[in-house]
Amino acid sequence: MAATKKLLRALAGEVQAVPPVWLMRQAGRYLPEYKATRARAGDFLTLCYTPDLAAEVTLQPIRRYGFDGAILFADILLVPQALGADLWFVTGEGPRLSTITTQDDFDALRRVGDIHETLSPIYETLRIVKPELPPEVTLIGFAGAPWTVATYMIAGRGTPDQGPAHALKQGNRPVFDALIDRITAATVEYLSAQIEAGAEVVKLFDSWAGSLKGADFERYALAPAKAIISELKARHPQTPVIAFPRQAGAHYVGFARSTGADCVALDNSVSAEWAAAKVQVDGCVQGNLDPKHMVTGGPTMIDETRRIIRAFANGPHVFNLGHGITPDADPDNVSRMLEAIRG
Ligand code: 1CP
Repeated sequence: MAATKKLLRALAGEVQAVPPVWLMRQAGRYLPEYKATRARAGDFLTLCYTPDLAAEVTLQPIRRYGFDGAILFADILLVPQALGADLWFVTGEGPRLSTITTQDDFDALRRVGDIHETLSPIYETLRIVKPELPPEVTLIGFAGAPWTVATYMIAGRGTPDQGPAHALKQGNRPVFDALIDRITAATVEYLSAQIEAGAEVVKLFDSWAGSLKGADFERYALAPAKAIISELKARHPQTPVIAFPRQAGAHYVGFARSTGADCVALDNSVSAEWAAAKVQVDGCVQGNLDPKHMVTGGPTMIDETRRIIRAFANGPHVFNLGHGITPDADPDNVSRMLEAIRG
């Protein structure tokens, strides 16, 4: 059966006068209703692991704005936790994890087959959300890409330059490679389970792909994405995959062809005009309005929104930001942007 939902049609290659739209981090702290549910949960991880509450925050931006896609509310760092890492969030600072820097640390991790014990509430969230969605809205599952997830597992926190992960890659390649392989295998199982629970599209977030240079990009951004996508395609041939190798720059060219991704998500460091010529020639692209416009608004936001739509008008396009919406965004700017897209 041919896809009828706008987002699925774009991912299948259809060119649409009005592109489908959703936003990275569309459920989040810029929304008062999110803050209220988060307060009810008490802390962020409890919110992620309580299916009724996670389903509620997944649906909030759909109710408020009518986006074409609803992204599962969860976090990329739940996979490390499911593999046995300790994970906690420090208010005002961000995530903290136990670190993996030695063979012994790696040997203490749990097996891939054990991840569902921790992650089963996430699948339940998808099962709750699916029947609640308006029929035209597509349910999006996601996971972090192996390199990005590894940067957090190695450093135990977010890092500006992914220094500790690069150091392990140089200093203990066997442990580094084993960790990438473990995360790759876990990600296949996690995303397959999300699809079985109702996700209609899955997205792979490689937020730190930009710090991989040359052969490292091929080996640790491109190759794991290709391995994950080819296994997902073998198991779920109908489910499209969006890949987001953030800050990949020139490496965006050919990324979809090399990995088998149905769509490449673009950050806002590349121009839409360049990406239309170099990346969209291979298929659907997603992006790429600078998230700062959701804070500043005004005629510049409208002009930029229209410019991006024009630039991508001759090929399949999913409108989105170039990265997640920030907590200081004005919810009314999101409405104004949607009006500029949909008229
Ligand atoms: O205080 C809060 O409520 C926590 C803020 C928050 C939220 C709303 C975190 C902590 N995670 C999330 C949800 C989240 N994370 C989603 C939900 C769906 C959505 O609405 O988009 C998704 C897709 C993610 C993905 C994620 N988590 C990424 C990849 C995308 C990106 O932004 O680059 C990364 C790198 C993370 C790690 C993470 N989780 C949370 C924070 C603050 C961070 C970044 C830590 C850092 O590097 O400093």
